[in-house]
Amino acid sequence: MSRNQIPTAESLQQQAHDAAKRCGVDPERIAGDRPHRSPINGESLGGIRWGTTDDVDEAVRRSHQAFLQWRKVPAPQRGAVIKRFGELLTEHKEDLGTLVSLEVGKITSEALGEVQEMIDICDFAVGLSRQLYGSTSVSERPGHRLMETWHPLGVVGVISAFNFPVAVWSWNTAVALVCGDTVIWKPSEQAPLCAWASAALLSRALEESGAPADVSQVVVGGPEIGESLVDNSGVAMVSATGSTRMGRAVGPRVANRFGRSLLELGGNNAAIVSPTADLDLTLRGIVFAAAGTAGQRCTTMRRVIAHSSIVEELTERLVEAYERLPIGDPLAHGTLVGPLVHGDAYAAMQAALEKAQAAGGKIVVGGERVLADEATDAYYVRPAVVRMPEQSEVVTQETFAPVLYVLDYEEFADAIALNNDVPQGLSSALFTQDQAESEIYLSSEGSDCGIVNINIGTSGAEIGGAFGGEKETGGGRESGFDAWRGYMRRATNTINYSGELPLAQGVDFSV
Ligand code: UN1
Repeated sequence: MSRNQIPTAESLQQQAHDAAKRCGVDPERIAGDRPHRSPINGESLGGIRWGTTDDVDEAVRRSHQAFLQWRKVPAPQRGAVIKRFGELLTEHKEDLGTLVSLEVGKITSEALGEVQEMIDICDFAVGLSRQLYGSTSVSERPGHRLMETWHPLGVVGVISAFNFPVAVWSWNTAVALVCGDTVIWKPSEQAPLCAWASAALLSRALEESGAPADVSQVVVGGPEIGESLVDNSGVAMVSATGSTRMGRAVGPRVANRFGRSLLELGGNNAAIVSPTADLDLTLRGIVFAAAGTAGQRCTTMRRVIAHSSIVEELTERLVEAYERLPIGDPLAHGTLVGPLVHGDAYAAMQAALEKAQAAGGKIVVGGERVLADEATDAYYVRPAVVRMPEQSEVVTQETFAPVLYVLDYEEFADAIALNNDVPQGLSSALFTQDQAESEIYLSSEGSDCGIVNINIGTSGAEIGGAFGGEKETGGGRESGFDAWRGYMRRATNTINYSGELPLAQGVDFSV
C-alpha cells in the first residue's frame, strides 16, 4: 500500500481484530455497538463495548480486595510479574504497535517506539522492585532510632490520553504494581483495542504467577468513567494525563476528598537556538520534535526562539525540510507524518493559524490539508511553521497540532524570559555550543520546565528520568528517578530501645 493511498476500512478492521485477538482480547469486547473510528481513513474499526459507572464501582471494590493480597507479596516477586509482562510485550510488540497505529494514527516506527517505552519501563520497574529504599536517621534521644518505611497506597486510577495510548499507562502501572498498588485504567475512548490488548498481556503475566486477577483492570468508556474514578474515595490516587482543562477539573475534585493526584497536562515547549548552535543537528532536533507524531505529543516543540543572526537561515532550512516531509498512511514504509486524530484537531489547527496571522504572523510553510478530500473524515496536514513578530496570545496557548511558531531574540536573558513566559512548564531545549549559556539555562535562572534539555529536542524522553512539568502542566512526575515515591505513602518510625521514656525537645512531663 502506498503512502498516498488511504487504506480501506475492511483491511484496517481485519488487521485490528487479528492483532487484538493475538494479544488475548476477549472477542466479546470488540463486538459492541459503540462506533470506533480509525484516524487513518476516518472509517469504522468495528463496534466496541463501553463500560458504565457501575462497572467502575465494582472495579474499585474488586481492586481493593486484590490490593489486600497484593500488598503482602514481596516486592521482588511483584517485580517478577512485571518482568514476565515485559517479555509478553516484547513477543507482541508488532501487534501492539499495529493497534496503536490503527487507533491513533502513529507512524509504525513511533508506534513500535511506544511499545518499546513500555518494555523499558518494565525493565526499570523490575530493578526498582529490589530498590524501594528508605532512609534511617539519628535520633536526638539516647537509645532511639529513626527510620522511614514505604507502603503502597491502595487502588490507583490511571486516566490516559489518545496520543500515548499505552506507554503512559505502563509508566504508571509497572511502577505502581511493583510498589504494591493495584490499578484501574480508563484509557482514551480513541484507543480501547490497544488498551485491552496491553491489559490482556498483563493479566496473563499476573495469572501465571498466581496473583489476584483484579490487580489490573480496565474500564473503557466516556468522560463519566474518568469522573467516577476521580470521585470514588476508594481510589487512593488518580494519575491523569490530558489537557490543562481536564486537570483543572480533576485536581480539585480529588483534593476535595483528600485523595492524591498526579497530573500530566498541557505543554508549550520551546527551543532556544543560540548563534553558536550546530544548525544541522538543531534542524533535525526541531523537525522531529515539532512535526513528529503530527505535533500531537505533550512534549511537541511548539516554539522556536532563535537568535536574530541565524533566525532567517534556520527558518529557510525548516521550510525546505517541512516541504520534504512524507505525509500519509502511517502504516506505509517511509511515512514520517500520519493523520491528526480527528476533525476537531484540524479545526483547532486552522483556528490557531488564523489567530496567528491576525497577530501579524506569517505562515512560511504548511497548514494545508493534504491527501484526503473534504468528504473524508481523515485529516492529514502539512505541519506548519509560522514566523511571529512577538509572543502573542495564540503562541502562549497549546494547540494540539503541528504548528511551530518562530520568534527571535537579541539577548540570551530575553530568550529565557520568552521560554518561561507561558502558563505551561513541561519541556524545553537549548541548542548551543556555549557552555556558559548551557549552564545558565540549566540553573535556577534558566528554564522553569520539568524537562530541560541541551542539544536535544523537547520530545522523546527516556523512561529513566522523572517525566512531568510545572505550572499548568500540573506538577506530576512519572516513570524514572524516584517517581515511585508518588505511588507510596511514607511512615516515619521512632523506635525506643532505651528502657526509659525521654521526651523530644527536652520536655519534662513526669507524673
Ligand atoms: C506524552 O506526550 O503524553 O518524551 C508523553 C516523550 C515521550 C512521552 C510523551 N517519551 O515525548
